[in-house]
Amino acid sequence: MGGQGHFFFGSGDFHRQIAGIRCLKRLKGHAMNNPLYDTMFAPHAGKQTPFLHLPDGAIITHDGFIRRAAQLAHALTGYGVKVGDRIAVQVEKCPDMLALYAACAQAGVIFLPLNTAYTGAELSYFVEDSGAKLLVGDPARAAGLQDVADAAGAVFATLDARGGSLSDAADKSPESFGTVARSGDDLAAFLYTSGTTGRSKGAMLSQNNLISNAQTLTGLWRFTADDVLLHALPIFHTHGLFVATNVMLVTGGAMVFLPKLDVDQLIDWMPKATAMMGVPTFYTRLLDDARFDRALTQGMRLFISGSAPLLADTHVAFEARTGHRILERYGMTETNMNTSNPYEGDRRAGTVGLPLPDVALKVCDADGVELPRGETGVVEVRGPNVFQGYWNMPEKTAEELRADGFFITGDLGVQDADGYVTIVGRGKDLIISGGYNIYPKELELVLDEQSGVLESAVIGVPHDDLGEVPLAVLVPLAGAQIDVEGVKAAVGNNLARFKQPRRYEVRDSLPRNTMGKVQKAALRAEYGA
Ligand code: MLC
Ligand code: AMP
Repeated sequence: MGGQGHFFFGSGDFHRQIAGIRCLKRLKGHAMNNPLYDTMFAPHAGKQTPFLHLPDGAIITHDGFIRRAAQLAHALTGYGVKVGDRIAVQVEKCPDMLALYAACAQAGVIFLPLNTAYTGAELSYFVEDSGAKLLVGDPARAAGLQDVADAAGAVFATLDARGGSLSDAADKSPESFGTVARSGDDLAAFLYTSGTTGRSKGAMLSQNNLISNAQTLTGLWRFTADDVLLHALPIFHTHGLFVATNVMLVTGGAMVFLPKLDVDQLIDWMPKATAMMGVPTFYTRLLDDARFDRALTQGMRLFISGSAPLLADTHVAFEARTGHRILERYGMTETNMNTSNPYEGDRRAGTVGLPLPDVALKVCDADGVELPRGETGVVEVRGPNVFQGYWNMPEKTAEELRADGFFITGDLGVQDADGYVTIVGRGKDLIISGGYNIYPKELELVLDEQSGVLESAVIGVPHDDLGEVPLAVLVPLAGAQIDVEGVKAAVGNNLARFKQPRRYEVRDSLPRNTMGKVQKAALRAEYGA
């Protein structure tokens, strides 16, 4: 049975890891008024230890961070935000954006971070759909964002690394805030994830979803207060926020908080760090730099990869260069992390490791019937990490979350006799580019509206740096010409840059099967080479 989430380390090792997790949970087990705040933030009040190392060498201590969060919680209240409200946040990565996450936890507000690349049109959907009370955005885009907020009936405030109206309000506020009582079942965050219909869905994550996963990963990956994590991921997604940041908040360690992936900065800071988390592009770019070698990484104890498949070749090349075996894990927005290669024991290249100790994982056929080990099917998971459903979308929730609590991931996988899981593909039509998800349907809806276009199909094609990138195949209306430059411009006005096709092809028709379904595999075979 693969159903109980067995974790196969050397057996003594396994029990030590579980014991570590239980111990952590017991420590946090005293009565809590607000489990998320009391687990991740409250313990750091008064600590003068470094929490964030900034690129210019400045340090924000744990205590300084907690005090800033309290000021921001006051500022939120000042804007009329109440317990259970959502706030949508599209802010460049900076310490205040992270402190806003803490402020939301403390004030019982639901944090909804958004990709900074989203256009106004994309943003409008999220603010309206979530019913966000407040939109916090970049001062440089204030005019357009104010319109987005007005149209959605939300209040607008600005924030970036230099300041903004939210920051000004926080500056004038007290440095302590009465933590709002919440339960572990209360919602802590919404993360939007696109769907095969092209309509994004707000995944609702409870306090317990976040806490359980962070505690599990902390124990498994042996993070302690002595760790210094190189953090160059965005903080509007699961990886940078709920994996990287939450783990460091559970342990009380420090982060080198870099605005984005910059190989020079990673190399400069690596001698001061102990661990790094990144998408595969982080690892391929580091390997492209001759300065990245065994000597540079000698103080590092752990490199973790996820969000997209890490090529086995990268794993092998990384070990040959540095002596470190990358630890690959697998997760998603709706579930946080589901599987991980072991800290001690065999980190197998090309696999995403074993189900986490508190996660049950099954490989199933389309009806949800568990398949024998070794057979490929859809991965389903259940555990305290699995989300509470999609906001205002009961039908979508019912389609993907079974009544018995198993979530249908849409990923195709296989589990071997030792329990190791390999993700072999996706049942869902999804492109993952540099760790960002791109849903072809969303692009096709825009492309199909363009003048001269009869229909379109978007496929992912391999890309050395980003893993895969979208390619658009366009079919003209009978007798019409397609102005590809015009189509590109229209796409540019509607969709974030990272989603935009890198290549366009025009052809007379799309290959279809006997049911009339477009055969994307045939297109990938034709254009993907
Ligand atoms: C940037 N660009 C991208 C892109 N990122 N295009 C496609 N895919 C991407 N991921 C485009 C920009 O629009 C710009 O286009 C050009 O590339 C350069 O922009 P940049 O900002 O300088 O890019 P760069 O710094 O090189 O960023 C690449 C990256 C970044 C891979 C480092 O995208 C990144 O940090 N990705 C991580 C995403 C992530 O955290 N995913 C986790 C999801 S959670 P132009 O044309 O204007 O030049 C999840 C669950 C789990 O999946 O398991 O973790
Ligand atoms: P997101 O919806 O952005 O959270 O993306 C989640 C998806 O990323 C998963 O459903 C997988 O398809 C993919 N993913 C995450 N981690 C891995 C991994 N280690 N290997 C392969 N795919 C992964």
